[in-house]
Amino acid sequence: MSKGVLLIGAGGHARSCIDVIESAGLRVFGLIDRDPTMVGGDVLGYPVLGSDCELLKLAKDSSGALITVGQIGRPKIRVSLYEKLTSCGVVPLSVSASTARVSRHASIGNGSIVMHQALVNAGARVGVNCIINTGAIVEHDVEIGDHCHIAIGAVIGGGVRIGAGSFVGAGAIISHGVSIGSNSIIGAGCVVMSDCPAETFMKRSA
Ligand code: JB2
Repeated sequence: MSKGVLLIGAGGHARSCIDVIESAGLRVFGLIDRDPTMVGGDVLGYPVLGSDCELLKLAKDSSGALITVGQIGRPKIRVSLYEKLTSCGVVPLSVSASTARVSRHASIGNGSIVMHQALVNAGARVGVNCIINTGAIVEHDVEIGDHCHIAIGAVIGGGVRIGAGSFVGAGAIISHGVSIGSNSIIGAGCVVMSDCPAETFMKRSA
């Protein structure tokens, strides 16, 4: 029997990921967190096995690893964990929830997770180490670069391009065909109707 997936990061996003992983019929091996006070405890019944100094050993002991530190804004922590794993030959898993709809004509990169009720339609390409969060819609022929987070309920219209390292907040709408440059932050609820350069920061006023 498979030993299960090692989760890296044991906070709120990890709890959502556990539900997705269980729904996909995979086992959870345990978690690691940089906070040493969490080690020895558990998250939803799964043990926190160690901190980052044990990351590579535990990743190699498990049957796969997934970065479960979330990303609100910049992906710096997730990128550095991803590089740490891959530089030692550990390729993070990609996982899709049982309730997600991922077209067989779409591709999802290593270490990316498609969460409950999300849709990734035909021709879409999602890079590595991305979060397609609960209820997000990624329409046909969308390209999402590496290390992006498409937050809950965001709508990405057909043919949109989103550059690597970007964040699209909850409920944002990116109109079809728009290109958003790398390392951009599109805040919750924004509506984007035209192209944006790299490092765009957009926030909806209250
Ligand atoms: O470098 C790290 C590291 N940095 C933070 N290595 C490891 N192994 N763990 C790390 N962490 C841990 O991630 C923190 O110690 C903490 O336990 C956890 C982050 O938990 P938190 O609940 O603060 O946030 P999150 O990243 O799980 O979730 C955020 O992003 C999600 C997408 C939240 O805002 C959620 O509400 C959101 N859905």
